[in-house]
Amino acid sequence: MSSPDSEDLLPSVLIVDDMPANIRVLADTLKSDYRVRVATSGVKALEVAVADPPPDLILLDVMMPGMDGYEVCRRLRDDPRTSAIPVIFVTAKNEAEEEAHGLSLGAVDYITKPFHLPIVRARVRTHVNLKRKTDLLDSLASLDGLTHIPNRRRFDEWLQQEWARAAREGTSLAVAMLDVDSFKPYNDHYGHGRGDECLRRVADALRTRLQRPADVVARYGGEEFVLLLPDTDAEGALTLADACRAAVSALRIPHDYSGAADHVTVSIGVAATRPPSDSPSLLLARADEALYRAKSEGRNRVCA
Ligand code: GH3
Ligand code: MG
Ligand code: MG
Ligand code: MG
Repeated sequence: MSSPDSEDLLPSVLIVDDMPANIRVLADTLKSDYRVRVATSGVKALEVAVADPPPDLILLDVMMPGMDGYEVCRRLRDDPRTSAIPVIFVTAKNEAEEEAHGLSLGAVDYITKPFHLPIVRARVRTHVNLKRKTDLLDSLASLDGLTHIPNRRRFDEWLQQEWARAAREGTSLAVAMLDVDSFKPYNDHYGHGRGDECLRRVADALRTRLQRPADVVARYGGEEFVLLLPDTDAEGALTLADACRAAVSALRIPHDYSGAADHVTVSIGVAATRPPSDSPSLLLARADEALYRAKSEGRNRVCA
């Protein structure tokens, strides 16, 4: 028996078929290596596919009453939450045109009934391994190599998503741009290695300070960081930004060559709006202007 923890680590496969006997055969052959979930209709399959965590692979029957497998596949591809989940059609339709049609809908593979179970296992393993590698590449492409927090690329995606969500739900959205004060003299006096270490500690302090799961911090570039604060108005963003400023200052990283203090500090500019008024780039530009004011008013402060 595997413990619940090791169960969680297993890749998960969703089996969709209107015939319980088919589900049983497939589940029996896969359950030692995968967390198996099942659905007996297309509608159910679409529900399970968006559950958290999403399946790593879907085995999809073509002929089902109501919504058939082709339609399920089309809808999975059209939904950004499920479009990256590989689909293998499992079907008694074994003509070449049917197979070509299934693959043209974006399925990664096509298995015909009656099943030859070693082939089913081998194909499932191949596609689950590919999916895991793709997921790993995606997450690496979204992370900043120095600080291990999300990078600007990931932030830009989040901003688009949260902008759309805020517009849909009528909530406000805030961003905060942070810039380390007098960081050029820091590098000049302490060296690039210490400079890198300083950026890592600042990133950690910011990540630790954010407590709501929806709030995120990313490295925007160089010694600049950015916070994305969903469902937050200007006042809330100012309060949180000042807490972040204080958290960095509390690290007391010595900096004898800073004009602002004898330790490392940050300046922050915040901006909030209620989408769709303004635009994502205008919101960032306003935060940047506020950051510029925080610098010119003496650094180690937050402006809106
Ligand atoms: P201000 O208070 O106006 O922001 O002054 P500053 O000195 O911080 O501003 P400036 O933009 O002149 O300098 C930013 C410095 O950040 C220069 C650059 O070498 C350093 N920097 C950018 N990215 C990195 C990095 O990844 N590692 C290190 N060590 N330094 C970096
Ligand atoms: Mg069927
Ligand atoms: Mg800068
Ligand atoms: Mg700076």
